[in-house]
Amino acid sequence: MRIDVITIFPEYLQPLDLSLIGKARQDGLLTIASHDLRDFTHDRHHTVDDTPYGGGAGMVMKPQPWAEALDHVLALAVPDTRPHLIVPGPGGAPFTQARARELAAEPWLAFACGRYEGIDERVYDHAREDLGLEVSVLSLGDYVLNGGEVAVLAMVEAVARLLPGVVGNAESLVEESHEDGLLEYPIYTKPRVWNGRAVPDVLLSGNHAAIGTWRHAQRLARTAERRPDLLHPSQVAVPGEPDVDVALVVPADVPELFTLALASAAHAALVADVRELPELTPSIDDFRDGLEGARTWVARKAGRLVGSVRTEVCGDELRISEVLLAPDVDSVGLESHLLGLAEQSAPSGIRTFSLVARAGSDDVIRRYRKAGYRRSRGEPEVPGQVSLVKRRLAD
Ligand code: JD8
Repeated sequence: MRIDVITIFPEYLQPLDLSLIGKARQDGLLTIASHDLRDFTHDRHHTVDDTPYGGGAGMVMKPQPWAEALDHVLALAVPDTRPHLIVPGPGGAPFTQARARELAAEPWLAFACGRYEGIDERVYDHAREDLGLEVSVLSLGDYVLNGGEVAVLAMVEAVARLLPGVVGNAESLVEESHEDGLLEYPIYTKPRVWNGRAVPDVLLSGNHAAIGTWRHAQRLARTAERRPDLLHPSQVAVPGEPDVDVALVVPADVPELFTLALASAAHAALVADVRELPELTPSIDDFRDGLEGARTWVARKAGRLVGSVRTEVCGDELRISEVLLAPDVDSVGLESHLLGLAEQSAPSGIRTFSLVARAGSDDVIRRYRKAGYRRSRGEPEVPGQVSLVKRRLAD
C-alpha cells in the first residue's frame, strides 16, 4: 500500500517512523510519504491561508497550493492509478474499524491535513470533478482538534496495522475491540497474585472452552456496561430475566411459536372473556407464511420459547404485533424488552410505530400507554382488537 500525506507540519508524522509501522516501512510492506503544502506556494511567505469570504473568525486554506500539491502527488505513482483522498474533518463520517478494514484493502491512500478553519470547499470539488478522485471526509470522533494531522496519525496506524505482515500474529487482530463489535476481555500476566489481587481461576484452569466462555461473557458484560450502543438488541440482557435469551426466529422455532400464539390468544380470550379470536389461524402453514416478510424475535428461557414479537414495515410505519408471552410468564421486563427490541430494530425512515392489543387486556394496554402508545384515531377497529400508535422520535 502507498500512503501520501499533505500537511503544513510534516514533522507531525514522525511517529509513523517508529514501532510496527516504522518497521513495516523498512520491510517494504507499505510506503508513507509526506509533502509540505508550503512547497506548493510561490510567495515569499509561503502563504497557505487567507480570510474567509462572508467574514467570520479564523483563516481558510487557499485552494491553489492544494491543487498543485495534489497534482504533485498524483504524478508520483503508477500512471492512471488514482489515490483515495481522505480529508479528516470534525464534520466527517465516523472513522471506524470497519472503515479501517475497507481502506486497508485499497492500494493507494492520500491524506489532506487541514489547519485553521479548514480548506476552501472548491478543493473538494476540484479533487472529485477535475481529478476524478474518490474523496472521503472522515472524523476521528466527536471532539474538536486544531488540525488533521493527529487524525491522520490515528487513521494511518489503524489502517496500516491491518496490512498483512505488519502485526506479527494476525491472530491477535481477531479478538480485538470493535473487530467484531464487542469490547475486549480483561487480560492478566504474571504474577498470579499481585497486590493481594489474584488472576481469575478459570484462566489458570487450562480448560480452553471454559476460558472462551468466560472471556466472551466478559466481553458482553463490558460492552453492555461501557458501549451498549455497540450491542445488537438481542445481545442486551433482559432486565430482571438474566437467563432469558432473545434471538431472531429460525424455522425450527415455528411449531413452538405457533403454539405460543394459540396459547397466548386463548389465555387472553379467557382473561377478556371474549369468544371470537379473529387472528387465530388454525393452520401452522398459514402461520408460517404469516412470518414471511416480517422480522420476528423469540425469547427462550431454559430452552423454552416463552415470548415473541413480530414487526412488519409498511411504508414509514412499523407494524408491531402484540408481544406474546407464555401464559405462565408474567414478565413486564420481558414484555418491554421485546417491545423495545422491535422499536430499536426499525429501519431508518420509519416515522410511526403501530401496535395491536387485544380488547379487554387493560393491563397490557396500560403498559403500552406507559410506553408512549395512544389509541389510533380513525383506524377501522378490528373486532376484539385495539390499535395503538406512537410517533417515532427522530433517530
Ligand atoms: C481537520 C482544521 C480545526 C475544525 C475550527 C478548530 C478529525 N475528530 C476531529 N476533530 N477535529 C478534527 C479536525 C479539525 C480540523 C481539521 C480535522 C482542519 N481543523 C478546525 C473546525 C472548527 N477549527 C477531527 N478528523
